[in-house]
Amino acid sequence: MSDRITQLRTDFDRELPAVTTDADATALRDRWVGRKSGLLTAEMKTLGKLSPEERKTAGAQLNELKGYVESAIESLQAGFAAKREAEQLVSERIDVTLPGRRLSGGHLHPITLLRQKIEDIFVSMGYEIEDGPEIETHFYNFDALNIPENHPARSPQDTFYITDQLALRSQTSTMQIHAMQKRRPPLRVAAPGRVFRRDTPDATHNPMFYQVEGLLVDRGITLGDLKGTVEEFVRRLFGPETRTRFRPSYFPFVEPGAEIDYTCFKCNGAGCRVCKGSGWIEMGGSGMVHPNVLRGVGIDPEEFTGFAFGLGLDRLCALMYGLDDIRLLYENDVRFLEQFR
Ligand code: FA5
Repeated sequence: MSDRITQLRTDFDRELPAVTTDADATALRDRWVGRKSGLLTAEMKTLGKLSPEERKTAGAQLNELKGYVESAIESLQAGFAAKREAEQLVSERIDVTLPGRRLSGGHLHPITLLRQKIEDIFVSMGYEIEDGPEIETHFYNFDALNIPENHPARSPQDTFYITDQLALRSQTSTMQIHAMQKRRPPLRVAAPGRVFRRDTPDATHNPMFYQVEGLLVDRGITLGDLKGTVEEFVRRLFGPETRTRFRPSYFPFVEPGAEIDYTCFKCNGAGCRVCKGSGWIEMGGSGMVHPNVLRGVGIDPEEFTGFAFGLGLDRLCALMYGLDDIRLLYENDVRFLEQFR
């Protein structure tokens, strides 16, 4: 028996170097010490046939060989596990010197940034900021603004009607009426907000866009106050060297009325791509509040006079940021909007 056990150990030692994987090790274990068909298990079962003396010696030798086999396989398996772990450490290594991934936080829309800047200027000039309805009755949209029955602005081709009595406001001038109904002069109000017109979208037109309205009513207000205020406003917006000019124009709710231009903020009036070579940029409309408008809200035009001016934010925003199409402002393309963070 002793020779046989020595032979078994030699056989095992010969098989051991062929084991190169975990699966090989498991197979080797089953072959030698497996419960059912292990070589040593079978050998143990023959011990009963030996005399007590021989059984004691052979049993001890077999147990020693079994321990040897098991520990040889275990140390092989431990070696494989260590190798696997080392490989995993290399493949999953984290390079802490790589730049981190940028988290994209929210930020304000360019129109909002411009609106806030304009609101700050109005506030610094003593104006209150007021918000108002986007859906208006004919009274606020037209009648109170002295817009006659047959005026094209009332036509469904120009205005978005909701019912025959309600429409989306097409200008923030409606806020003149709300402001004067709420307060008695002297008053200074600025009203930014969205307006809606049935304009076909193109590089300078959108059916929805932003305007801001400025209104001042007091005793003895003249066209000179309007010009001085607008001049100060554009200087605070574009810089102290900015100049303005007024071109006579017609708006039913002011008399006299004027379009305002200001010297180009890019070339300072010399002429460039932004101002299309003219040196001037159109800002919006203005004028002295029409006596009919004042009367309509119960303010005596003999005692009080006032001025109003309104500008569009979208075109201004496009000019300031060098955009060649105002529709970009509403496409919600994150790659575009991210530039304004
Ligand atoms: C008005 O809307 C008058 N309420 C301005 C006013 C206020 C006059 C107070 C007198 C007293 P106008 O229709 O010109 O005026 O529009 C003013 C500005 O809105 C324009 O200069 C332009 O910048 C902008 N605008 C007009 N239509 C569009 C449009 N479809 N898309 C984008 N901006 C527009």
